[in-house]
Amino acid sequence: MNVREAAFDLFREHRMTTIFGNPGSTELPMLAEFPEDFRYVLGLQEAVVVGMADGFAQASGRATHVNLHTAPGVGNAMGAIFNAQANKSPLLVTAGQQVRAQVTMNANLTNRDATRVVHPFVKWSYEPARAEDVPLALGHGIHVASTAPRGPAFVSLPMDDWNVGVDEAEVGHAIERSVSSRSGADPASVEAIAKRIAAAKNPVLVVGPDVDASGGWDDAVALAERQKLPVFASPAPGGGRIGFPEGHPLFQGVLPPAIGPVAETLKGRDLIVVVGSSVFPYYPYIPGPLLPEGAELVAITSDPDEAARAPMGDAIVADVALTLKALVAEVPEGDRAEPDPLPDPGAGEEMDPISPTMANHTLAGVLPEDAIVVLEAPSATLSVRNQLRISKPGSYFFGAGGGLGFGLSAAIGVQLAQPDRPVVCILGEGSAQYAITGFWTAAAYDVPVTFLVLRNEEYAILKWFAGIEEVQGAPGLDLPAVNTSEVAKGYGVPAERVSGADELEASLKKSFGSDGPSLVEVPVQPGMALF
Ligand SMILES: Cc1ncc(C[n+]2csc(CCOP(=O)(O)OP(=O)(O)O)c2C)c(N)n1
Repeated sequence: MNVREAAFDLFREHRMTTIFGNPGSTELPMLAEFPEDFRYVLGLQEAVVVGMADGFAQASGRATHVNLHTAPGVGNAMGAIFNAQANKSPLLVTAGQQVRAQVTMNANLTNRDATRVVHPFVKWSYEPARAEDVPLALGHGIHVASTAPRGPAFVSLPMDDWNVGVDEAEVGHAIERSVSSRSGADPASVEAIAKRIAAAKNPVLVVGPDVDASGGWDDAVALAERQKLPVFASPAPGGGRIGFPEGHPLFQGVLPPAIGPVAETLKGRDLIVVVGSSVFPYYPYIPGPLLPEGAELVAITSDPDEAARAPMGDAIVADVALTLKALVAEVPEGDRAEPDPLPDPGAGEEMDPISPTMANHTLAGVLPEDAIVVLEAPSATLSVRNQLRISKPGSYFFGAGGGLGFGLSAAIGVQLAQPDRPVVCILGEGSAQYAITGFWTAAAYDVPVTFLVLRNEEYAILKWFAGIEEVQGAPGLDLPAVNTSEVAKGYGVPAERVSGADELEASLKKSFGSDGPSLVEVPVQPGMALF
């Protein structure tokens, strides 16, 4: 047995038979005699390769292998690896390295200091000391990436390692090992929070992305219903996933992403229970009290760093789904009055071009029951949440890191992981450009994503931020004449530009009915859309 055979057996054992990559000469030895039970998904630029793997890993819930080309490939991928870390996406990122004999002399394409390059964005970074250690190192990377908090791990792989022989019995242990890391909370802590919830006069539940990722959706609903807790989603910038049905009568909306406004929104609450979110993914700095007067906060997170760095409140580090289940069993039935449900956002005014609100409203009218939404249209984020009120688990993916390029590429990975569910990817035309070559992969592999591009001819969110930051006269915020539908056609994705709600509706229906990728570009009004 050689290193390559052992490595591919290891990948098989972990059901990692889809590899996302962009190859170079240093990766070819790994890809030799590529086994038939594996699928290699080619991306044309590394930001897209990692973004696709990120979407695939999140939507499949499994560690996913992404293979990059030595230093420049990793360099191109860095923004996407940053995103994968923020998304807690279990990625095994590997990159080829020069032949061992030429690393010390720094021959061409040597990934000099390979393990340091990615260091801040991965949980673990390694180059095996010997070729024979490659399978064990890859296993190490897979286990690190898959245990809480999940995230990318990196292994640098010298290109002459693959044909080296390994001891089959020894390597067999590395291949077969499993690591289980879901740990429940200390029963005394669960009992204490249950008591605090039951005794609180005006408690509230704040739900974040790890509720969905941990499989805790039904228990979050059960907890809220049992105690009649009003529920908020954690602030949108860090809300890479939705953890609670947004059409549920207890749902009260998305928390604003800044210190003062969060305290203002939660005014009058005496207990804030946060599950599966950092406290909090703030973005603009709008100072104010961290908590409303008289409020206490307790957070449940599987991420020790999230627990440690929170500026206020108590925290319990444990698997989010297991802890929610334990809490449901522990809390009594509450008899609080139910809050008023959120008002219907409405479709807004008729305009030409249509408003983003109208575009999202139109999408909501034709969205298939079991659709998955991947979103990267910054100024329309809240409008999408309000119009679609997504209410099924595993149905929303958003780049929690904020690095553009996630949306277009992740949608392809999500669709590959969930071939039986329709995927719609809502993009700002600015955002689409960061991963534009993803259209080629969607076309080449016939990945049936419906892309909806909201064309407002500007960086609308940055104009909104300019207002908040009191910046006047900043250049570079307009984006006229980017013709995304024509560009998509050039990569092989059927595309059309439509105008008005009726054409949009017809085009979206056609798109959802097709078995391949397609794109609908619709001009919309400039500016921020809240509803
Ligand atoms: C990699 C990266 N570069 C730059 C930015 C800064 N940025 C945030 S939003 C934005 C504009 C997005 O434009 P568009 O997708 O058209 O959406 P709109 O704001 O118009 O809704 C930019 C450039 C970023 N978030 N990520």
